[in-house]
Amino acid sequence: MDILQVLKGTFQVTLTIQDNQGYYSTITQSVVVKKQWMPIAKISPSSYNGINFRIDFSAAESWDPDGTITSYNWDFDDGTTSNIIEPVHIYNHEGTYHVTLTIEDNDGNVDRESATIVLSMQYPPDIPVILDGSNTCFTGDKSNFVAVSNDPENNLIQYGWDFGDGSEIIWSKWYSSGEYCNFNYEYLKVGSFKVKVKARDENYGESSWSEEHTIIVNDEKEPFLQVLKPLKGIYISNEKRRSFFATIVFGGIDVIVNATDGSGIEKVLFYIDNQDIPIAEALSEPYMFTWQEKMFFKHNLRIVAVDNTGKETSIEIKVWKFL
Ligand SMILES: [Ca+2]
Ligand SMILES: [Ca+2]
Ligand SMILES: [Ca+2]
Repeated sequence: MDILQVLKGTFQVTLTIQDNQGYYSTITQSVVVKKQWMPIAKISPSSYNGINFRIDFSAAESWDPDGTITSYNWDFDDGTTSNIIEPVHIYNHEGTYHVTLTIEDNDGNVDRESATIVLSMQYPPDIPVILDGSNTCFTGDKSNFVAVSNDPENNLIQYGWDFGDGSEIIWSKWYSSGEYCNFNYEYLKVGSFKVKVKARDENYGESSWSEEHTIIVNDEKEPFLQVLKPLKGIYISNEKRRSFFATIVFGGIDVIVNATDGSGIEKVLFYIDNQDIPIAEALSEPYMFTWQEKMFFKHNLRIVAVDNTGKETSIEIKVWKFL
């Protein structure tokens, strides 16, 4: 039996008396305890100060110690009401509202709670202006762009850049309203791209896109090409066994190169002894070919990397091949 039950209900109270000669007398009476507990109203949110005109209210934390809540009544202070536990309410105007929740329990007891809702209109930053930006660049180089926007409430601003090359929007760090956003970007492919930027504030109010800035990305660099295997040394059955001043290969060997380029590698070609037709072609990493052909004595191994704009880099190594 808990304290609440003790305090409410019908009880048999017995009184026993004894006199000095040992005689007992007992009387029992029925006692009804009628104390009732008030319900307790709780509003969520208990206060609000912001720009979202849609408020998700809840009275779910309201409770009654000794019974149940039988009704909920909301007054949103804008001429509208609701009687559900968790109403979603949308205000139409900015202002300060005193919301009242009235609940009633199964014994007809009433409790009331109120909350203050302050709604203020806020605006997104102005459409940013691209003040400066590279007009041409080369793949792999950093190009620089500068944009600025102002926020009507002086909120901090973040700039979202679209560099027009199919990559996702990149958001800058936060800037003060009116502070220049300096942003670097590295194009990896050649072409003509349209750069645009938008701005958002701390409340995620977002501007429209700026006007477009065109940049032409060229590729004037030859691919980077490096032989990884075989290097100088003695190779037996595709494994380097010892150092040597020349490249000596016994048996088959995997020829492996590293090729990279700002515009991407189209293909890597492998030629032996000045042949016109490559003996092998690799289109993706790892760029390699397995040289199985049985040969003797010294040979020229020529490797050509071709980038996506047709520029080439070629390397030739001398290989002593046996078997
Ligand atoms: Ca109650
Ligand atoms: Ca703002
Ligand atoms: Ca290139």
